[in-house]
Parts: sequence; C-alpha cells; structure tokens
Amino acid sequence: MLRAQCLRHPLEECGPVNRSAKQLSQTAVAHPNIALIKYWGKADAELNVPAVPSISITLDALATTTSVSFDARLETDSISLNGLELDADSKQAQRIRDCLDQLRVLAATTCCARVQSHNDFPTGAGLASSASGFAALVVAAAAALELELSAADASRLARAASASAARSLYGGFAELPAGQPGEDVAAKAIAGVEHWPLEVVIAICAEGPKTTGSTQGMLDSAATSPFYSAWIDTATADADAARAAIMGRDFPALAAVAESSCLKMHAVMHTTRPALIYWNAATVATLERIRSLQQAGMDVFFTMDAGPQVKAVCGPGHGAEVQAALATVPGVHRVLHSGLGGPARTCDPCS
Ligand code: 2P0
Repeated sequence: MLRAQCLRHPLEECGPVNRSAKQLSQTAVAHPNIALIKYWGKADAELNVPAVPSISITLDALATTTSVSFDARLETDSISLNGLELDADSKQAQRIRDCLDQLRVLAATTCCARVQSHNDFPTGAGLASSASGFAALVVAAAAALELELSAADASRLARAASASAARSLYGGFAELPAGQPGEDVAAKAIAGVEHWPLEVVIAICAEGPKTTGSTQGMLDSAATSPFYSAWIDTATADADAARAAIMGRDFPALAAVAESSCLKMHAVMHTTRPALIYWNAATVATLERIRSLQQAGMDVFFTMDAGPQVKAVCGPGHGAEVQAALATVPGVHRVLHSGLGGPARTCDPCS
C-alpha cells in the first residue's frame, strides 16, 4: 500500500506545489446501505477484496456527515466521531489514517487532516456505520483536496477501508462484485431509487455496540466454519437471481433469495469458532412477526447483519403498516422507517 503519512509544513502549504492554501475543507454526507445479498469473506485480506458479490440498497433516513480539513499547521491527523476524539492508537483511527493516506498520495500532499464525523443513528450496532462513514470520508477528503474522482474510483478507495462502504457511494441499488487477490474492485449502480422505491423498517433489538466486529468475524469464518466453502460456491448464483429480481421488480423472487443469503451467512457465523451469534430474543420474535405478515399476504422480507437488528424490506407503500406491526414485538426498543437514499455527496450547508 502506498503511504503519504502526514507532516506539519513549515511553509504552511497544504497540497500540490501549484496551490498554497493553508486549509482545504469539505463536508460530505453518505447513507448506510443494507445488503440483500451479503458480503462475508475476503479474497485478499490486505487489500480488502471481497470473496463474494454483494447487492445492497441505500437508506435515506440514516446518515453520516463528515467534515475533513487538511491543515498545514497540524502535526498529526485529528479524528473525532460523534464528538469524541478517537484514540490515535486505536484500530479505528489507523483505518481512517490509512484511507486518508491513499488520498494524500493521489493529491501529492503530506498535510495532516482534521476529521469530524457524526452519525445520526447508533454506531457499531449492525447499522452499517462503517459503510456510510468511509463513503463520506472519501468524498469529503477527495473534494477538500480538489481531486476529481469518478464514483468508481471513490468506491475503490472506500472498499479498501471497508468493503461495504464501496456500495454507499451509490444511491438506490448497488452491487460490489467479488474479486481475485490483488484485484482493485469497485461497486457499481444497478438501479436508481425511482426504479423501485422499496421501504425499509429497522427493528432495534439492542442499543449497544456489537461484540465481534465484521472484519475479524469473517476472517474467523473462513478459517473455521465447515459451511464457508458452500457459502462461497453459491454466492454468484444468489447475486444473479437478486439482480434479475430487482430489474424485473419481482418482490417474491427478491424476498426468497435475500432471506436465503442472510440465513446462509448467519449459518456460517453460527458455525464459526468461536461462534458468532448476533441474534437475541427480540431478533427471533421479530422474524416470527415478519413470517406472520408474509402469511397474511404482505410484501415484506427480513434481513440481518452483524448485529441483532432486523431489517424488514417492504414493497412500496407497505412500510407504515410493517412499522406498526414490528413496534409491538416484545423486546424491540424502537423502530425506524426509511425509504431508499441517494449517493454519497458533498454538501454545504449540510442539514
Ligand atoms: C454486508 N456486512 O454485506 C455484510 C453483511 C456485515 C454482514 O459488509 O472488513 O464492515 O471493513 O470490509 O464492510 C460488514 O463488513 O467489513 C458487512 P470490512 P465491513 O453488509
């Protein structure tokens, strides 16, 4: 990995030699995405290349807003998340610095940055905060450095930091292909929000951060789950079926393949050693309630990630009824309702 570690600059120049701004700042907003076909497993752990294709929808009701200022007077990168300064030695801070380093190489600068990021939803609880976080970071930092990156280039940089972030560069429906070791893959758009305005209801089944992060969890799964090879072998067919269902707006077909992808991933998680069990009692009760809604003819299906929250994907216009039904499930703390969101973008002012 190329590095351009940050330095304090005596001449207070921040950027390529043809610019002399003391401070370059931009703010960006990005939304989390929910995978309908799940990413779990790496073809290349160092370059963070996924071993399976994944397909997602981007949510409009949740957002990360990130401001990045490259400042010649700084001696180190300074990073705050939800108003708290990150410990410079933490893995999270290192991951953010690595991502900034990639952008510094492209801009031929070694200036340090001040990063201030805020999520308007629970962080690290299976609501894809790393996806929206790294998408917003890449877009804000690239704009601050006046880099004109294509969405695919920004997606590649976000993927190197956190693979699910590659998908949050796009609104609506997005796909991140599987790659070979060393392959610098990017996500791409499949369809926009207007193609099929699905709704998502999120049942918050626990508020705290998760016990095992996805990055370590999926490495453990590859090393220990006897189901991992079957997971890899069936992923491409699942992605093909989901893509066709999305293009044809075939809700039952999408529901069948998305629930299967989710449950296969959790079967791999459950058979990992040590076992990755992200569900709690409210998670299971919510699944049962969604099954009842399906039996009553409602267009709804479930998906779950590396956390206890259940995401109910609903046909257009069905979200409010599903929200009311899930709000009364025992153990559910609260219920969020979202439409599909737009791409990661710069914003000034950001509401
Ligand atoms: C997904 N997850 O497709 C799956 C489903 C969690 C379960 O993408 O190691 O935080 O940073 O690439 O992106 C979470 O994985 O992992 C994830 P890294 P990331 O949404």
